[in-house]
Amino acid sequence: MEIIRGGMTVELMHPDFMNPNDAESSSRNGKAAQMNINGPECIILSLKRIISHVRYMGKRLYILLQVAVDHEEKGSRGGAEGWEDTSKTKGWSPKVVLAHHLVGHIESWAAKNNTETLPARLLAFLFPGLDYPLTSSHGFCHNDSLPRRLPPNVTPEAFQAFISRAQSIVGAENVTVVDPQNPLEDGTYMDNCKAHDMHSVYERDYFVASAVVAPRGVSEVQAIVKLADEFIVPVWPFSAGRNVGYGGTAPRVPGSVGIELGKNMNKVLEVSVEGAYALVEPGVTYFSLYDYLVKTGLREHLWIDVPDLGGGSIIGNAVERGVGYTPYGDHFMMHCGMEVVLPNGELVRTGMGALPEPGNVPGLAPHEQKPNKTWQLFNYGFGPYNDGIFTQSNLGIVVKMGIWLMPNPGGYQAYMITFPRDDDLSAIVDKIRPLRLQMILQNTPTLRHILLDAAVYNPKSHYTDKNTPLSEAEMDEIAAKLNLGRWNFYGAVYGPEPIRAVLLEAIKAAFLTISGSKFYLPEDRTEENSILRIRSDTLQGIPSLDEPRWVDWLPNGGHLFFSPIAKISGADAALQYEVTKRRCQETGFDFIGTFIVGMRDLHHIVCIVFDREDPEQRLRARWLMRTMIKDCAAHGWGEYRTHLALMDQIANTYNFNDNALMKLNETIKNALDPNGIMAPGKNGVWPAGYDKEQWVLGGEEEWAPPGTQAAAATKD
Ligand code: EUG
Repeated sequence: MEIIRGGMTVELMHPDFMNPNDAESSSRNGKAAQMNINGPECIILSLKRIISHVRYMGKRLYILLQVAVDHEEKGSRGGAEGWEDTSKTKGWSPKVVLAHHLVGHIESWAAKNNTETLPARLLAFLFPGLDYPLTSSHGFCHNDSLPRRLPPNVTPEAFQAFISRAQSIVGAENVTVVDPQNPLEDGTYMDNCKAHDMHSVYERDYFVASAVVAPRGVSEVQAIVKLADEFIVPVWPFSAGRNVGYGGTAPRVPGSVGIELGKNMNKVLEVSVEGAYALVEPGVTYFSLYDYLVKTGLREHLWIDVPDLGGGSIIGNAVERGVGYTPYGDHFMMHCGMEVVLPNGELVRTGMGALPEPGNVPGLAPHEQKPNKTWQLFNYGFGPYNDGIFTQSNLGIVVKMGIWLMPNPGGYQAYMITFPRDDDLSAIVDKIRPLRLQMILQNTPTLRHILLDAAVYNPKSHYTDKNTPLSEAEMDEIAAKLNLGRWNFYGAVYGPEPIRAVLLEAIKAAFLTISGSKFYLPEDRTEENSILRIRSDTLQGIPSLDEPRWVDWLPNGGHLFFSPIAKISGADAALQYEVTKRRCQETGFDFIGTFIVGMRDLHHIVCIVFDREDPEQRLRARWLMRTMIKDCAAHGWGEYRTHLALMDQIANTYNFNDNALMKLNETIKNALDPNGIMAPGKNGVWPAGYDKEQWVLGGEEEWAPPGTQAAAATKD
């Protein structure tokens, strides 16, 4: 029997070869018997069913086929009918479906038969002399199999060739193919999953990578990018992968290959006390830089700025334009100098880094060259300033970055002011504006809604039995019980005592005019795990893990951030609060949120907490996001950052002058990345090779608030 594929002839064993009764009659049969491939009738029957698929297969899949046939004979699930169903429901080609199923069969067969060396033996048996790279140390090599999801327009054969080449670049131990047989486990914040979104708002296997590759250095990042360009495989770089609430490690295009920079590239390259900066690799997290400074005794001199959670990458957060809470809270503003791998694999240093430092040894690879002494001191260099195009973008992979550190200010005091009424918001915000502009508010303070603090303390079930949004009266009750306000303002003053005293007087004088407001220092809050004491760490750049407990507000809590920008104006903030709170509540969710005070704006963060195991809640969460994006755009408000699922919709609201900005972004994208391999679709920017209309998500959320016309129409 012969199977023809693309002119290649592969010999298929005659079923008689596999008859165990003949097992001793030839060495080949002997090997077949060892592998428990028996039952000729069954094999013939099965082969007839799937022979048309097999015609399209290469050698590798044919090998898998033998095992699947055996597996099926033993009464396990999986025949041609099952495969056809999968083909229909997933919309996969028969070829991909066949591969997908067979890979599962061979693995479970090998596991059951405790056949550690099965793939090697199969290969030797079927294709004597074939030199195929089998790299796993323990028998069945996951990397040898096909992923849960292939990259778009990449054949199984090409994928396997890509993986094999990737293994030779970064080492087999740094390549993981996402095994279709393994469930997609979310993991935890500190031990996070690397190939899907742990807070998925769609099915977990939508935003899923095909494989994850972890380069060991800059030259390997370059080699992997060049390889992806050669195979036209989309890649999705991430650092620590803790962009939680915005997609985590997950790629926008299913089947992309994740490039995990944080695993092996995690060195603090330099800390300069004199220059007050650090030069770091992508795997350096807030925790690890903080620990480094403490261990080296440098924390006496230099503070870092941390966001709410300490596990994130310093580079990753800055390039997503994330925010922390010391005076150095705007992370992109405080970065200085980047080293970037472009989509063609070329290496660029931005700003002063483009000017070579004298004294470099000739012949060093670019990434090894001694950096310019002013790279981390002056951001802009000469000519067009490019750093911005490497943030929230798909134009390059930042492999080194400078970040300014704050000299120890010589004194520090955190404080909290509580405000009793929900409608105090407007007055509070109008007090914030002049204080912030004058830098009497030196840092990035936050004005938190009662339920954000309540949720850090306890899950919703602690406060109520009901699963509908809490009423105003109930929120008042919770505030009273926790000795908090309906709004709670957390700030800090920095500097020697006389400076702090003056600043605190000015701050108190402004805010305490609001009736019922109260001022607290950390020592005034004696409750266990006081939020003011957590904030007191965060506001002096000590990373913590205490904040994320609010995601446990609901069982199986997952979250999404809705992050519109507002003016620091009472009227603007109050209107934005009203619009978003109303939508949260009509969708059945509590409003949980905070206003984070930027240099001249408020980053308003609405935390949508949903039960990630409940498809109906996920649907409502998506509907809520999509609706709030529309509502806010109608008011002239846009979001500063978003989850994978919402990128296109938000990009579309930034459409001044017939989408001139998107046209510019696409022009740059196509010039730098003609094959469209780097993070296609990131923040709504699709390369020319992708039919954007086919990829845009949304519109499928058939949900409407109860009692509305749309709800009635949906029911019909
Ligand atoms: C938070 C802050 C953010 C963000 C997401 C979450 C805080 C949540 C200002 O940036 O993007 C409590």
